[in-house]
Amino acid sequence: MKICHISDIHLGYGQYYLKSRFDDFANSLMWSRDLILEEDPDLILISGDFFHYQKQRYVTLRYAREFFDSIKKDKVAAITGNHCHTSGTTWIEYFNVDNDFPFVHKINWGANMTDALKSVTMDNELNIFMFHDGLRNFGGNISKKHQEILTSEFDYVSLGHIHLPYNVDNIYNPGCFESTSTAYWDYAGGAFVGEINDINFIPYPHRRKTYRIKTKSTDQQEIIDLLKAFDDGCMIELEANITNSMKKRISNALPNILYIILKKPDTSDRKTTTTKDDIDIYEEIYYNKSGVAKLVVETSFNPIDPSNIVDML
Ligand SMILES: [Mn+2]
Repeated sequence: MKICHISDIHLGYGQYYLKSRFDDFANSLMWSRDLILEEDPDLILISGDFFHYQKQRYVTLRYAREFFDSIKKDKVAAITGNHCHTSGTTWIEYFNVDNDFPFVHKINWGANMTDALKSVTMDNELNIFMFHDGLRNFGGNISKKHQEILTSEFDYVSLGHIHLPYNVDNIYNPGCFESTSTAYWDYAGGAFVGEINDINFIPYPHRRKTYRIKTKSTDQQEIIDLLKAFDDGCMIELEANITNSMKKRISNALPNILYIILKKPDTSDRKTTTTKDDIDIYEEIYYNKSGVAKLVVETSFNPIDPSNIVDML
């Protein structure tokens, strides 16, 4: 049986109130649709947090509709996550992907792991377990004891919730295609695809490029020149001592950078002069920079009205 396992799409999230970020999350879903069409799996596992919010705007629903209209809905097994769970009609019911495969044990958000495992009847040749939580080692709540049960009792464990991809034995978590916070910038999510005993990880290739930069310079022009070296459309976490007024001037000088997240520097060893050595760009960033396709240049964007986003919570 060939599967395709995705999770945590967070469709509808307009991060930083940017339409570009809304588009990024939507585009990542469309990439997974193309992958599913190409791979034509027998089973499509969606392990929760398909949507970022419980209530959706029409524009968000349109993307979801396009996704579910393209793929084979009768092959979907899906669960809700903490973001998209609701006591009312869930998106799983709404899109009519509420398929019951006897060999897929689906545990929706809010269920207790011990109870969930007790209720599982293992009378099938193949047994798949779906749960929207992570292993302890990766920041989740699944205990070592439960992990052992999952490893010994199931053929494939389809997890979600933790936005970094990992695989331990038969337990798989594909992560989030896009990054929902700077904490996940270095962990590109993707999809697990293949036969149950031969699973491959396919990373999402179009992730918004992100860079972490540290500088001890307080010279506005110097910081602008430093940032100018980065690609159009990227997001930057800038650790520097910058005032609010400087921030505005810097972002005006750099219209092609999508977003700059300012981080307060560690001031314990501050220097007044700047040398090349003071500019510490992580090695990994150079690596990423050469390997990722260039994104569309965005010189302007229409931010989503923040009040709309608050309404959806
Ligand atoms: Mn999530």
